[in-house]
Amino acid sequence: MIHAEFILNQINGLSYLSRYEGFYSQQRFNSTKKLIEIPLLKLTGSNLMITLYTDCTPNGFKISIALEELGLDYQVVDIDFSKREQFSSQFLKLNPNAKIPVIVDHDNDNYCVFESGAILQYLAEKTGKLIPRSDKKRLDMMQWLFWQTSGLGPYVGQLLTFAVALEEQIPTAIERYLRESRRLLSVLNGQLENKDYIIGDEHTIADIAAFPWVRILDLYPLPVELSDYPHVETWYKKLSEKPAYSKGVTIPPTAERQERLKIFRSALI
Ligand SMILES: N[C@@H](CCC(=O)N[C@@H](CS)C(=O)NCC(=O)O)C(=O)O
Repeated sequence: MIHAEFILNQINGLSYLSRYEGFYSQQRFNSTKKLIEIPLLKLTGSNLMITLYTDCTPNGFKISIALEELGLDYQVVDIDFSKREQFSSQFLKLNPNAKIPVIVDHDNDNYCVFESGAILQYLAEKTGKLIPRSDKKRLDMMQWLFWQTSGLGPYVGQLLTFAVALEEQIPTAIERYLRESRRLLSVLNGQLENKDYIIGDEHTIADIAAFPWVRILDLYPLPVELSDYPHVETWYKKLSEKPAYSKGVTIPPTAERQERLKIFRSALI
């Protein structure tokens, strides 16, 4: 449990931390980035509920999509990997594992949550949305959530690392991550056959978790064709059209592909 003063100290200590002023709208995103201190104590009495520590990466987008879909008020703290802010002692107090995303819930004694799967589950349980009511369906969903965080995310992430981000080409590494990524996509394709969403007709956090990693295959020149997985492609296109998804993937403002690769590479050093 983390208290307001504690966070304020941390945030003041994080001299490079930035956030965009005010709440988010597409228009604001297109405007110039404003570096300001985070006025955390002002949060008391305001309806701002969540602070999201993130960057424009797939694991971060899971949470911005979920927050948009749930309609919760939140502010964003942009963690700059190129400055290694994820390893600062202040950030490590929020997540000892030094990764984004992290949230602080000001509506729950500034409770802090790290790991994207745990954050999604926390937000879904907090709101009672994007999570099935029946125990069995809920377990169905959790299996796919864990499948994403332990399989699809890490393997597609490593494929991107070895096939695109690193200049050195290591064929055995590329082959290993390519084979497993393709296999995982076939698994997802089978699951989505005759279904609108991963666990059936209900849109859940399992869909939100998988989406940004499927999107990687759409964004980067990887030797994986989405059209080879027609049910995944249909699901992906449908979700892309949802406002929470199209907005969520721009929070924080998404750099051009080259810039994103630079951000990605800086986390690999
Ligand atoms: N299992 C973690 C993975 C988080 C993760 O790998 N985040 C990446 C960005 S997508 C990160 O913070 N990278 C910085 C680094 O590795 O130093 C989760 O699902 O939240």
